Order: sequence, then structure tokens, then C-alpha cells
Amino acid sequence: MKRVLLTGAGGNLGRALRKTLAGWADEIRLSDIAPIDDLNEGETFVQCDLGDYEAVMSLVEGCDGIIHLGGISVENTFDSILNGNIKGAYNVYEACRRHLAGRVLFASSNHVIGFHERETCLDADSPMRPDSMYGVSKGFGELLARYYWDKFGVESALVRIGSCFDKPANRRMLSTWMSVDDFTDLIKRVFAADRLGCPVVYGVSDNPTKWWDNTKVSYLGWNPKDSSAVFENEPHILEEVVDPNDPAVRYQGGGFAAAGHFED
Ligand code: NAI
Ligand code: 15L
Repeated sequence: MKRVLLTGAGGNLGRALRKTLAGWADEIRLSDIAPIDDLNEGETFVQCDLGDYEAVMSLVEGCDGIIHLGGISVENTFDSILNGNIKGAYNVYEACRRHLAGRVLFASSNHVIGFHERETCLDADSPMRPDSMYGVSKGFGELLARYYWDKFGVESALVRIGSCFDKPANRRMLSTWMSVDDFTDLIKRVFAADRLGCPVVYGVSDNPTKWWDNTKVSYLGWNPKDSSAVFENEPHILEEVVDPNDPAVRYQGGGFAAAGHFED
């Protein structure tokens, strides 16, 4: 890869991926609405609000791949989600079409399907059941990506990330956890595949309990190596009290499904 754009580079995942992707591309063009001033070799930075159409057009020009992480990452006001996630995704895809910017890895979320019960095993063709306006915005992003694929041939991986943190913060995340190393391997495979298309990929490690089936993307050759099993006996996991009738336990989206409407 010559120049890859990493949006949302100042966030949790962006900071982690800057380390694990170091040296993978000739240049990683970092971008965020917030400043970043600790650039490493091979990194450049463009400060940009994803909701700003003209700014995103310039941001994307000259890139040959995009890892699109930027935007609102949890439930928030509709106005914030509209700007960061809906206008932001539109601007990125429109820039991609205009500048032929190569493949996109779109950071979707498990909250697109968060209102499925935990006993239901999902795959790429399971219906969307968003658990929040945040989840709705990720569903919009996925549909947008599919439109740009069908109409213009822009390839994307729609990665429904589970919980990508150093370790699972609670019992739910024993099922949803993805390590940064597994995510890094997925990113490299998405950009290296001979053909990508526009697949849905569940972003999850090889955990003992599984809610999501990635068989339909076995052509990517992604076989996650890490497992949440190593965290099962940590005190915060063992000591968590679980009520099976709590919506946060019933639904895959956990607390997002259980929470009230943000604007109320
Ligand atoms: P984060 O909230 O830490 O990072 C998001 C970044 O986007 C922030 O640095 C923020 O400044 C930037 N941003 C927000 N609005 C913007 C705008 N209008 N213009 C430009 N930049 C803007 O989130 P995190 O955890 O790093 O997640 C990255 C992506 O992955 C997000 O899209 C999130 O929805 C998705 N994701 C993450 C999961 C996780 O477990 N970390 C799980 C599922 C999805
Ligand atoms: C997400 O989509 C969020 O961005 C992240 O902060 C976590 O809440 C994650 O989902 C999760 O479901 O654990």
C-alpha cells in the first residue's frame, strides 16, 4: 500500500492501530477532528471534520485505501450522529468514488444487530436489528457502502466490530471481544485479498462463546488467533452478578439495547 487514510486516528482504536500497522504502508495519512501532534515516521496528519464535504474530498485525494474509523462511537444526540456518522460516511464514499481511492474498511458495529437475542447465532445475511441511533447510523453506513459497490464498484469490508479493547470489561465481552492483533490481521487481509466485494465481517476473536458466524467470508483467510478464554477467571468477570431477564443480558447489544432513547 502506498498511502492509506486512517480516519478517527485519535481515538482508542486509531491509537492502537497506529502501533500495529506501523511500516505496513509507505504512508499512513492520519485524520481526526481533534489534533494529533505525536507523529511517527511514515505518518502524516490532516485535521478534518468528516461532516465537511470539501475537507473530506481533499483528505481522500491521493489515497489508495481507507480505514474508516472516525465518527461517533457510542449513543449520542442525533445531530452529532448525523454529522459524524451519516454525513461523514457519505462524504468518505463520495470522495472515494470521485478520487478512485481504493478499498474501504468501514468500522461498523455489533450495534447494527444489537436487538438479536444472545441465543441467536447470526451470519452476514441476518437482518439488521439496531439497538440505538448509533446502531442505525452504522446500518446506514453499511447500506451506503453496498450502494457504492453495486453502482460504482467501490469495494468495502463492513466490519461489525464487537468489543475491541485490551481485555473484556464484563461477561458480555467474553463473547464480543476482538484483540487489536486479530483486527490488525483482518485489516491486512482485507487490503491484500485478490477480490473483496462488499462483505459483512463480524469483528470478533476466537472466543469460547460465539454469537456470530464468519463462514461466508472464509475466502479472506482470516482466522483469529486470540481468545477471551484467558480472561474468564479474572475477578471482575467472576464476580459480575448477571440477571438473565435484564435486557442488557438478553440482547447481544448489551447496555445499548437496555438504555432508553438518548434524546429523552
Ligand atoms: P473513539 O470514539 O475512541 O474514536 C473515534 C474518533 O473519531 C475520535 O478520535 C473522534 O475525535 C473522531 N471523530 C468523531 N467525530 C468526528 C468528526 N465529525 N470528524 C472527524 N473525526 C471525528 O472510538 P473507537 O473505539 O476508537 O472506535 C473506532 C471506530 O470503530 C468507531 O467508528 C466505532 O463506532 C467503531 N467501533 C468500535 C468498537 C470498539 O470496540 N472500540 C466496537 C464497534 C465499533
Ligand atoms: C461499540 O460499537 C462501541 O464503539 C464500543 O465503545 C463498545 O461499546 C462496543 O460497541 C461494544 O459493544 O462493546
